[in-house]
Amino acid sequence: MITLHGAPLSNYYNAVKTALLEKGMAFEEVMTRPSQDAAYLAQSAMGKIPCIQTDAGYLAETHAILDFLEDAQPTPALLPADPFARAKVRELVQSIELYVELVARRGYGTLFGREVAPEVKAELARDLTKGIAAVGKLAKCSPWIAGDAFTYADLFAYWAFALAQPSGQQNAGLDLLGSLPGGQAWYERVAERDSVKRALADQAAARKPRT
Ligand SMILES: N[C@@H](CCC(=O)N[C@@H](CS)C(=O)NCC(=O)O)C(=O)O
Repeated sequence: MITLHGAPLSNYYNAVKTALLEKGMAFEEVMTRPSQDAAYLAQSAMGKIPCIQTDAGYLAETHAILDFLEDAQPTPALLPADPFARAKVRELVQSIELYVELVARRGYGTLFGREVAPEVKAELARDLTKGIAAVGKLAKCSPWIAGDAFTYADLFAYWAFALAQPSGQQNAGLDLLGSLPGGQAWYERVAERDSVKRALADQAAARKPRT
């Protein structure tokens, strides 16, 4: 049994959670905040969420976790069988993370009512324009982001764009999904997956103020 540590507001957490759901793997969730406490750093070396606890030990970093899940339970597959096609999915995920998600993240303050400095907004406009152009060269969005097969890139990208899209809009006036041919329709298609619907419902419940 896998224990998933993290919180439903995290896009990385939801990428792992929806992969577990897609694969029908048994898991339990333990609400965990990012932390620099020594005890948590022993589980997740940068103190970030998510991390998973397995029979073999703890594992952090979303991409590594997604690969582990694929190896631990190959069906239903979230990667193609062909080695080159698998590598292309990883290339896409890594490109979205490095050149879109991590750039847009610098502006996430606006999503939570905080001020983002004008120079940061200018950086975002420059770097996101370049990043989404790179992703556009790799993404197919027809019907899925890597092409014919649904893969963990769809999950990773869906949750990344859930925050990157409003950050790009609010900080730099960019429509990231709109600049990917078929991007908006792809996003809506992924939102129809049962795994995503469940994670969105859990996220909405976590956002509700407790009475
Ligand atoms: N590279 C990490 C990134 C995970 C990440 O940035 N998680 C955020 C929450 S969405 C976090 O823990 N932030 C706290 C921090 O950066 O210290 C991964 O792939 O899992």
